[in-house]
Amino acid sequence: MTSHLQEHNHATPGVAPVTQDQMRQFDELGYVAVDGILDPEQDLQPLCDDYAATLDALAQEWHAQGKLADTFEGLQFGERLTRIIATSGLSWSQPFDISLPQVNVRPDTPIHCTPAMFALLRHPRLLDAVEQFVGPEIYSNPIQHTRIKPPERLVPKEHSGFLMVRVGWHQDQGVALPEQDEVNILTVWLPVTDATVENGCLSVVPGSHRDGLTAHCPGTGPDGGLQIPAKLITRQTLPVPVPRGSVLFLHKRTIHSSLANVSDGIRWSFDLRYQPSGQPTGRPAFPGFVARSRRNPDSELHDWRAWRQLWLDARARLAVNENPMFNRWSNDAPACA
Ligand SMILES: O=C(O)CCC(=O)C(=O)O
Ligand SMILES: [Fe+2]
Repeated sequence: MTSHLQEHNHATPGVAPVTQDQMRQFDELGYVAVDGILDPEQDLQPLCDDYAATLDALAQEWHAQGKLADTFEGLQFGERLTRIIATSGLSWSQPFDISLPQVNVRPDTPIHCTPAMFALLRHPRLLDAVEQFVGPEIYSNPIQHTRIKPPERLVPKEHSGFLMVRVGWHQDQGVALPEQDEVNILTVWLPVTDATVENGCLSVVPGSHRDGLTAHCPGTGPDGGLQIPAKLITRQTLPVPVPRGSVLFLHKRTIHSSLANVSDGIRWSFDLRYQPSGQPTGRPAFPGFVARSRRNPDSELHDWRAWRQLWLDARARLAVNENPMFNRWSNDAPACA
């Protein structure tokens, strides 16, 4: 992660973004942060503008509905969000998210499927890196989220903490159905704001991807989600700060959590997942798409509207059907006692 490497990576199209040493680290430790994959100005700023417009529309709507006394127009994005949650407790997690919720999907549940978001999912250099881990037939797995977290002390306890606060120890394999247990799903975690120990970067358990799947206990995490009981975390843990523009790759069995945002600003990240095409995703009710195919380029999805429509169709189906369970864990398990 030297500046030499960053320059080298940016300057040389066609050169693999992840070095052999970094690939080795991933194999040995189950995670690696790679600098210089995204260009903050070119690749992340359009997303910032996109989300600022969404926030503006939301603020106007909430204001018109009498839920928000002030729209805080003119404030910079993070400050505006922070003021909104501090004064109203209103949560933006679902309208900003790039997935549907796991329960209570309604016909009008918002989801953030936009051209800028789709451009990130198909970003060529990001896919070059992903190709090094999952091979040339790349499928965008629908387990993905936008997390824009305010200072944690401002998030009202009575509101759903999901996507707004820190997450407990877990393995990504544990939050999807057993159908994906043998599938090589790669977690691609990237910060839009520098992720630091203070504002709640991820923490990992290096080497834990080699230990197999550990028991998770539903409803016990700080965000109301699954969590591995503390007594089962036996190895050393390590915070992994990641700067804007860099990408953290995680093996699906690497145990990780996030730290609380104890700063005064927001902590913003996207977590995306990719896998070889033609294999189960672990959330069959949600839509993925072919992001890259060397064998059959015609099968790639290039149209952001078609991507959005896949989600809208899934939403329409889920709104009238019982929402499926996406995990295998029960609180009755001995590990959860
Ligand atoms: O960003 C976070 O706080 C948690 C992310 C996470 O667990 C993941 O991307 O798999
Ligand atoms: Fe995770």
